[in-house]
Amino acid sequence: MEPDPKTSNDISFKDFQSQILSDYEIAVTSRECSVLGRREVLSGKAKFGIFGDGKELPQLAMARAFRDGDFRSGYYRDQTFMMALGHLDPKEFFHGLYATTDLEKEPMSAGRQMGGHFVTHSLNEDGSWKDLTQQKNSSGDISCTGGQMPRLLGLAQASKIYRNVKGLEGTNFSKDGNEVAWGTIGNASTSEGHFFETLNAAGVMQVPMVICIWDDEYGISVPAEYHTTKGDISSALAGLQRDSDNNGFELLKVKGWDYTALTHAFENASDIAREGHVPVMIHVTELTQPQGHSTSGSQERYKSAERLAWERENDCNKRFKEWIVENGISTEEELNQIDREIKNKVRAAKKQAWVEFLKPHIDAKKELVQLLDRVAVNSPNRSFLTKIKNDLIALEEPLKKDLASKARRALRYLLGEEGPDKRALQGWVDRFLDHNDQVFGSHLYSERSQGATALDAVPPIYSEDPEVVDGRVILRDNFDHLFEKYPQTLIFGEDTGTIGDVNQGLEGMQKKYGELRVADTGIREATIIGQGIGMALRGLRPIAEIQYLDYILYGLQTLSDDLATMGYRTVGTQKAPLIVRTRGHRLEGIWHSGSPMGGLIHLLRGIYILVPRNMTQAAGFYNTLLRSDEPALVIESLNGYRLKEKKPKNLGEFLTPIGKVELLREGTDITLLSYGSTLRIVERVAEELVEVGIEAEVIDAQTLLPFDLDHRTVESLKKTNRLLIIDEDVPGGCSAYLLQEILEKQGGYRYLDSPPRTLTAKAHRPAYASDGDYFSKPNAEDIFEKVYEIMQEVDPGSFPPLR
Ligand SMILES: Cc1ncc(C[n+]2csc(CCOP(=O)(O)OP(=O)(O)O)c2C)c(N)n1
Ligand SMILES: [Mg+2]
Repeated sequence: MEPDPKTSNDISFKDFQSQILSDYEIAVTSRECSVLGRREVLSGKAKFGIFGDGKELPQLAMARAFRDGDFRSGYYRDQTFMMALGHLDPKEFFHGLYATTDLEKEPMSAGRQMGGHFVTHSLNEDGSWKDLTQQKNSSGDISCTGGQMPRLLGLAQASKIYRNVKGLEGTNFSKDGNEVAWGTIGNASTSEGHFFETLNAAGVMQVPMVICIWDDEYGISVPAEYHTTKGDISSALAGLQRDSDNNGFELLKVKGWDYTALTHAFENASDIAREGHVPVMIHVTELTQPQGHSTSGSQERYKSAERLAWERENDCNKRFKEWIVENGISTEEELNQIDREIKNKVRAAKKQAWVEFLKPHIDAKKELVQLLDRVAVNSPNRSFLTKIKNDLIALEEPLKKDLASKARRALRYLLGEEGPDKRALQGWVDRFLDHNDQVFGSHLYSERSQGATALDAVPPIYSEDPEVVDGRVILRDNFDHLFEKYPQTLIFGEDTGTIGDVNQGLEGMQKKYGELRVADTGIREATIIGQGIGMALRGLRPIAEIQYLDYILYGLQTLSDDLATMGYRTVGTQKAPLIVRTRGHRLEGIWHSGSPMGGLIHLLRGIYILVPRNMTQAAGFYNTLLRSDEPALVIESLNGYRLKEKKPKNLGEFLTPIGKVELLREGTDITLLSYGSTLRIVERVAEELVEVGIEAEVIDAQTLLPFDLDHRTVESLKKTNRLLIIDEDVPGGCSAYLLQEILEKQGGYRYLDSPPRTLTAKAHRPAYASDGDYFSKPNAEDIFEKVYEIMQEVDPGSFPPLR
């Protein structure tokens, strides 16, 4: 029987035959990498391995349907897909396994991620965008199962925006919105909330997303019936299927060893999603895991002998080979010959990768041996130093940490000695450590000129008799300027569109800029963030609204694991300059008064965290962020929208600088540092303190990540010698962070004549009752009394006890 190659791209039998043999070679190459990869881990050369064996065939079909400009958002099984796209060859595969720290050799993460975490480079070295329409793209993987889903939604939505919003034509990112976003996920990971949330949203939004489920009936040791209703995800999701009356998904189900069925399914999915912007789910069943889940643990512990026998029989590569022979496309001998050649090639690539991995270490070792040799000659501790040197020589396959550790330990034996040889060793250590700080630490934030902290303040300009308006009007009119100025800017969230956000900061904007640019969403914070990440990865400038800061916790996993690590884990090869807009701090009750700033500051390193005291400052932050290219979280003061502010003339243009504090009141006795809505109370209290003879200096922190890059706070301490930090986070939360910044980073302890103090909210959540705020968060009397207490301790004569 001749196989039927009918797909949307009809091709001749000869072409089909060569396509099949080329796919066969990739499948065998990928498998051989998995097999040798596992051995490398078991022999101790690599730490951990998680491979794509048993999932080769569907990935080849996916690669065939994948076009230039398309994006993948997937997980650790997709090595065959990456090989088929030409993004991963066997040598790079082994560099990934060994974690070589050279991005040229290990383009997926330069050793920052485990093998099996894939990425393509969207940026040139200078940070400018490549033409993403000319390459096949993969967003950077994360290890968190299901964590790729929210981002997938945004990658797909970008096509919809590019197709339907005017003014975005002719970019590096899209050709008329014809790009499909392809997701991959394991069967067990479909249990995650992110999966269901994303599917529902994609069905509602009708975006070109194809989600492929690699179903091997297990999630590590746990079989399908523990994961999925009916033990079958496509049956469980049958209600998503579109019909003649309703939009929805196209659901396809296909066996993972059936090459022709897979090819058809993926081509179909591609056509449906690409042309009609209809989301598609492909449930690929009957997949296997020939070597088990990963290198930690063996599947014999949890799979029955029958299951293991079934897996051996239905291994997709084995069945592919049988099918090729049965259909006369090639002979067993020819295929065996291919197998042998590929085995040799992969083995050679592995060897080469190991040599390349070690080379810089061996070179550095040589240098270090010479340096140790020289310092030992005249040292009274010669014998100890020689021992270190000999230990080093004995290390045939040294790692960087071996070299650093030995060199640093050697310096201890040179204590009290002087001379050029010692200085040479010290210099070597300094350079080696600095270099490796970069190797393992760069790109947490932008290291390029577009960085937001490089922009100086541009103050708001006021007319002689400025209009005084509600704060929300300043935001609204500023957004109006921004939407006008930047066509790639869009905003979305719960109640963001029709009513123009719950506080009217976007009143009338949807009417003016359309439902795609100013959009309502479902109640689903994780995927709101995901929409933003995905669209930002494709050159748009999304502003994702989280209605209240208290609900950011639903999106926090995505913010922390995906957005905050983006620059770092991709070594600056991708960026997602997403702005997250939200509102928080003291208002009413447990879930509308949140200020969990300590938690956010710790979980979101890699994102700027900005806490403007009023709406003019907030608007200035948006203006700054849109001139630069980094992600940020802006927390507006929930109780500030109706407070009056002067309206600037240069809306859309004035810039609030990032990483700079602002001195709001000069004083000589004590420095009060605060931010957000609590700052307003602090400012009032500072005036009251004058009545008892205390002159407080008030500083607005305003940007928490990063905080006070110019070290202005310590300048204030030099004058006042006393410090009180006031915030509405829990004790030991953000205030402790600020204290560490001031005392340790800025060296503030040197100028203090009194113990530094913090005044925070209570450890419990704020109560709702009308006076709940007063008794839960720092109030004016608390602040006054705390300052007074500090001054009383200094000068009890002038400050007799208050109570
Ligand atoms: C959020 C999260 N929880 C747990 C894990 C640990 N873990 C890694 S892989 C895995 C099983 C995933 O199974 P499945 O989705 O079916 O993919 P498969 O490995 O079978 O292809 C688990 C539990 C993780 N990486 N992330
Ligand atoms: Mg599985």
